[in-house]
Amino acid sequence: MAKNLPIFWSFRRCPYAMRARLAVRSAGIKVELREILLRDKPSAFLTASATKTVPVLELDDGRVIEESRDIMFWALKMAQDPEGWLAPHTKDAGAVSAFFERLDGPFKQHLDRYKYATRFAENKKEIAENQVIHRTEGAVFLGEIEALLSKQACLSGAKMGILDFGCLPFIRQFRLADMHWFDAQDWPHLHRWLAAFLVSDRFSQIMEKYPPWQPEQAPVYF
Ligand SMILES: N[C@@H](CCC(=O)N[C@@H](CS)C(=O)NCC(=O)O)C(=O)O
Repeated sequence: MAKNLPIFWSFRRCPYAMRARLAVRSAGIKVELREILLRDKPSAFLTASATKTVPVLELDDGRVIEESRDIMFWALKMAQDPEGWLAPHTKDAGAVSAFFERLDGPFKQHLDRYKYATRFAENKKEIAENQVIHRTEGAVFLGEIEALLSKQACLSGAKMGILDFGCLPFIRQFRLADMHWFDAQDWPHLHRWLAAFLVSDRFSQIMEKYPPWQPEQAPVYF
């Protein structure tokens, strides 16, 4: 019997969904892509997902993968990691895990409080102060990335891999909060590394636009 393709619930601009799409594409795994609007989540998504966050991958055997990091690892392992993204994980799984904990934890918190400062304070003065505080905190992590990239081509080593693609969508977001400020920082290696990603075919392929999924529509494959 033909197997159903995994269903990938996505939101184009979500950095977690971006990194999961990057890994699925690297793995060459075909999925049915269902783009959703976060403000209008379809009931089929709400039924499938316990966390109600994107990305979510629903597998043919009934398993549901709810964390973007897990989707990345699942896809890469499933396809025997064709581009060698998992090299840093094979070398030191603990270090990769620690990197993601920091990225998804404190760095993401600072990113949100910097980029969406108006959601976290009421008056203009407090908003402006918080922005500087969280930008400064986030920049500590970015400074460390710059230091690493001054010694090696990519975070994952000589080649781009899980560490690079795992964090690039978030660093792109950090830049978008204030491109002028970001581009003025003394981070030459980080700027080059991010710019190369942003102009890559790989990035444009995962940023293709899809209309929100409708229950009765024909499947969209990714
Ligand atoms: N830990 C999750 C976080 C995913 C997440 O927070 N996604 C956001 C969008 S970027 C979301 O779906 N938020 C729910 C909402 O806004 O309703 C993962 O890594 O997949």
